[in-house]
Amino acid sequence: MTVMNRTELEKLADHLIVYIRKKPEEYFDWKRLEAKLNLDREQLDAVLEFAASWDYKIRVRKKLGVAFIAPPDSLTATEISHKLATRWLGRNLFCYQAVKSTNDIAAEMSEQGAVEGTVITAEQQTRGRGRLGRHWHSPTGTGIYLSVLFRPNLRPDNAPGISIATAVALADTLEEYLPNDVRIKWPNDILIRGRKMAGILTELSAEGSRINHVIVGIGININQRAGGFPDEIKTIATSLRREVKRKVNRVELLQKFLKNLEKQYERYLIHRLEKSRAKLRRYSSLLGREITIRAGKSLTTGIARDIDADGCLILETAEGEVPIIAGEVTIVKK
Ligand code: BT5
Repeated sequence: MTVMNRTELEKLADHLIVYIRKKPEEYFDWKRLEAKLNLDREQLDAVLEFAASWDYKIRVRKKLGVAFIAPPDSLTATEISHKLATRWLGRNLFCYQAVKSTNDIAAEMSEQGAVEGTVITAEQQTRGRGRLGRHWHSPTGTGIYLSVLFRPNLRPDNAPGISIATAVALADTLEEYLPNDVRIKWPNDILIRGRKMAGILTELSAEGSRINHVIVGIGININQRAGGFPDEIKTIATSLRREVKRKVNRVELLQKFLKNLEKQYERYLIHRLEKSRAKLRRYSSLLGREITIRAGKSLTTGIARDIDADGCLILETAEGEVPIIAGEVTIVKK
């Protein structure tokens, strides 16, 4: 028997799963599998053992053969690609167990020439980042942490709008689970009944008037239990499980999100946010409220009136209406 290396095992395990999952719970006899994968029985055993390490539920019977029972709830390339309905987004996909930050990996891959639409996911981040160097709590197995590499043919000042288009795609996705409760807190938070369920971190690399890449990092709290957040965020954070009161399949949600994101991004390239403004107004948690926006050292206070086609928040101030491209929002309590 020829011994297989890890890459070969990975590829064969992938083929095997794709093949047997077509008929769940049905036994595929040994001869058929050996012929399909062009392996002897010993090699097939090694492939099965490898597939089991991905936490698939596979039933193996000496006399009957092998049956696919259920996929795992884990973010693997095999699972995400299976039934992924996008045309290009996420077709170049890398899934990790633990990384420092998926945004850093995406930036490294971008340097090496990775294609637009490359997606990086991780089960856990040891140094998940928010904006301004803040920490993003990224425990293993319960959330979704991903980064998407875009290479738009746009000016750098059009990059923040991509973040808003991403928020629309994410809100559309979550709305399927939570009709009417999803809010976007401009520019990058998704809130459910006032608590943060997801955040977006957009990082731009540009030279002069040319964008080299835009990396959009998204963190979504999915299956954390109600008491599962650390003290610093336990009163401000929530998870989808906490809100819908059941565990949610992360792979399915991610597939829906990638499909929505592909659509919103393509739309953005042509129309900016013009066609999403009605939706943005409906999702916005800020419109009509008095807020203060901090951008660097400057503070602007006014009433949030609208979001324009570039993703700017239109603030009605004492000096008239001003568009704000980015910043930290605080709601002024009266
Ligand atoms: C964000 O920053 O909301 C952007 C978060 C982006 C995370 C993704 S995960 C994949 C990719 N890779 C990365 O390294 N990052 C991206 P900001 O608006 O600065 O919010 C950060 C604040 O949110 C923190 O200071 C906490 O108060 C709070 N926070 C931290 N972890 C949280 C969590 N899991 N759920 C809700 N709130 C959290």
